[in-house]
Amino acid sequence: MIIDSVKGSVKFKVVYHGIALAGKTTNIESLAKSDGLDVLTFDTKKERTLVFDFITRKKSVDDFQLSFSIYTIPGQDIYKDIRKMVMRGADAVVFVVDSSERKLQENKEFLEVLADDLRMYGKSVEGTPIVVQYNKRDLPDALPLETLTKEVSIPGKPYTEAVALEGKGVQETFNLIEEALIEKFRQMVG
Ligand SMILES: Nc1nc2c(ncn2[C@@H]2O[C@H](COP(=O)(O)OP(=O)(O)OP(=O)(O)O)[C@@H](O)[C@H]2O)c(=O)[nH]1
Ligand SMILES: [Mg+2]
Repeated sequence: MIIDSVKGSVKFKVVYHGIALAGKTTNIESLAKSDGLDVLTFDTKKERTLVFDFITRKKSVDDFQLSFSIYTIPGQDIYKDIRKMVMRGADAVVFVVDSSERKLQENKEFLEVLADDLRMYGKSVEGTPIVVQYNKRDLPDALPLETLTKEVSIPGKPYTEAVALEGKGVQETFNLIEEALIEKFRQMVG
């Protein structure tokens, strides 16, 4: 969070984290589309995220101009150094879960990866605004919500359901992370 009280501006960094192919890029493409913007993307020929994707959104609150820089990590393990770089300075995280039964174990293990990535920058899961998004609810082998909330959840953090490919649940997810950050900002400025 970067607060410039002279300009009355605040900058937040939001990172979409989660396993490869969970739908992180699809989420921010959907947000960008509803804003009528393009995503700044660095990807491979197969459209897998290579460095990160990036968009910004703005909002006015209490005479402050808030700006959200939104990134996605590359989920593939071969890009882990880049993933760690993208996590630098993250104020909040959307943890995107692939609802497919086949991805359950990978999703669970990635909760640890997230915890490590935050710890590396002196942050904790508990102290960071996080929303868990159960994506790909349209898949035939999508696990029931009750299973996912038991197996792949973060205590005390809200969750949403989404079909990012159809833009469902995408804005709702972002709204929750935005609310959590605004709350944190209000606490800071008193
Ligand atoms: N069925 C279904 N497919 C989805 C959904 N969301 C994303 N996908 C598909 O899943 C694939 C991966 O989506 P991406 O958004 O590129 O995934 P990512 O998490 O950015 O992957 P990496 O960049 O490799 O980490 C694409 O083919 C998407 O179209 C969804 O809600 N349902
Ligand atoms: Mg991606």
